[in-house]
Parts: sequence; structure tokens; C-alpha cells
Amino acid sequence: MAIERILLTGAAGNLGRVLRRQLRGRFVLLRVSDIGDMAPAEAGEEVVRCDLSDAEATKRLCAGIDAILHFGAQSTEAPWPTILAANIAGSINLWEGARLAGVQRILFASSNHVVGLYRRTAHFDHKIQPRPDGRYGLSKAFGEDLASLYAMKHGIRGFCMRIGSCFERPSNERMLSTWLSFADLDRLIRVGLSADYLFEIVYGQSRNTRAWWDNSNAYRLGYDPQDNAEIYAHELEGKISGDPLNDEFQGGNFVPPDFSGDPTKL
Ligand code: NAI
Ligand code: 15L
Repeated sequence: MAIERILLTGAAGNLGRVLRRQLRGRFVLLRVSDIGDMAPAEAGEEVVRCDLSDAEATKRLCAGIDAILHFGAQSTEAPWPTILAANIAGSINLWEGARLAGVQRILFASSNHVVGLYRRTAHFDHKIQPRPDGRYGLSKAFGEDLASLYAMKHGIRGFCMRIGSCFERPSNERMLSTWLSFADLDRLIRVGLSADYLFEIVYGQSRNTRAWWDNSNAYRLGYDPQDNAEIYAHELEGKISGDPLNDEFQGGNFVPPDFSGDPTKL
């Protein structure tokens, strides 16, 4: 079935603003939504303010939509009540609203922090057992499971993108491994909107020479990233935090706060 009507959550955020530009004009309708202020609607757009933790409002938000790009969330570590409302309840409300509205597919902005407690020397693909590095990472692991439930049980295609570090350019040595350029984000989104799958987990990373994650599952589906963080290596090599937990584990600065375990066991 054709995908003509798109909902983008998190439209006021850093990636939401980039995606809104990339998506504009490509669909019959682009409905953009956030809890915060957004730029006024342009041709073919609807702007809807919505708190995803409000189930009824989120249900209305999903009406008439073919595919959702779910980027609205608390995007960094935060206390439990914040994570619970925005990321756990917010995602439940979104998938439930999607089910009631007959949405065909949801592309979910998951995160590398689902696997943040693996060492940087560990290289693996999407089948690795999650090791969240905090409450935020756990909420993204939950979102992936939610996507699986609604795919397997209700037929809503779920495309979970474990995004590394999506910024205009990488800014430290870690990001030579984790960087996702804005252009490659667009390429990945195009795959998520067009490929034939039921439920998939892929990594949101560019074709980085120093990548930790085997992204063959994304390549199999048609993703062909064109950027490589390595062009910034001469500026960023040696740009580390100096904190052993931060520098040894994939999750970087999400790892040290509250850490009271035994890192030698990991
Ligand atoms: P951001 O923090 O700039 O944007 C998130 C947006 O979600 C904000 O505009 C915020 O107002 C909105 N939001 C928060 N709570 C909400 C609620 N209860 N209801 C409705 N909207 C709400 O983050 P960014 O960088 O744009 O990330 C977008 C998504 O991608 C997030 O889900 C984040 O977890 C994910 N991600 C981003 C990465 C990156 O490198 N930028 C890496 C991995 C994942
Ligand atoms: C994320 O999940 C965050 O949303 C983003 O702000 C970055 O911290 C990114 O991960 C990262 O690990 O670089």
C-alpha cells in the first residue's frame, strides 16, 4: 500500500528539524508534532502540538496516517518519572494509537545506548543481547520490544534504528565509530519507508571505518551509507574524556553516572 501520509514526532528537536526539511514535499501529508514549539506549517504540512504521554491526544494524532517516524522522546539520561512519561508511556500511546488508526509502519529512533554497556573492543550485530547503560537506554530497549509486539501481533511493520551519534559532524574520538551523517539518516529513513519487512533492528551509523556494529542487516534491506567519519580523524584522534568508564564502554558519557557495578565483570 502506498505511503502518502506521514507523522513525524519530535519535530521540534535537533533531528526532527532536519527530518522535516528532508521529508517536506515528498508526501501528500506531513504531520509534524512535538510537545514544544514548532515552526508554522508549510504547504502539505500539519503542525500538531501533542504530549505523547497523553493517550487520548496521541490517539487523535495518529488518525489517518500511513507511516510514523517516531523521534519524540527524552533524548538523554533523566530521572525515572521523566523517562517513564515521555519514552515508556509515550511509546505505548503511540503504538496503540497507530494500531487503532491502521498505521502500516513505524520507524523508531532507538539508540546505541541499548547496548552501551558493551566494551568498545566488542564488535557485534543487531542480534546481540541488549545491555542498556541507563534508564534512557532501557526505555529504547523497551521501545524495540514494543515495536516487535505490535509487528508480530498486529502487523504494524517496525523498523528500529539504533542511532549512534547523529550530528552535523562528529566531535570526539568515540564518534569516529558512532557517527551518522544527516544525509545517511535520510538514506536509512528511505529504506525504512520502502523496504519489505515485518520487524527489524538496524544500526543508524554511516559507513565508518572504525564502526563497532556490523550493519549487514541494514545493508541487506538496501541501506547504502555514503559518509565516513574517518575524514575527521586527524582532528578527533585523542579527543577522549579521560574517564575510564566513559572511554572503555560504547555508551560513552552515559555510562559513568550512578555506576556502582564491577566493570571487570562486563
Ligand atoms: P531532541 O531532544 O533534540 O528532540 C526530541 C524531541 O522530542 C524534542 O523536541 C522534545 O520536545 C520532544 N519530546 C520530548 N518529550 C516529549 C513528549 N512527552 N511528547 C512529545 N514530544 C516530546 O533529540 P534529537 O537529538 O533530535 O533525537 C531525536 C530522537 O532520536 C530521540 O528519540 C532520541 O532518543 C533519538 N536518538 C538521537 C540520537 C542523536 O545522535 N541525535 C542518537 C540516538 C537516538
Ligand atoms: C543518544 O541516544 C542521544 O540522544 C544523543 O544525544 C547522543 O548522546 C547519542 O546518543 C550518542 O550516543 O552520541
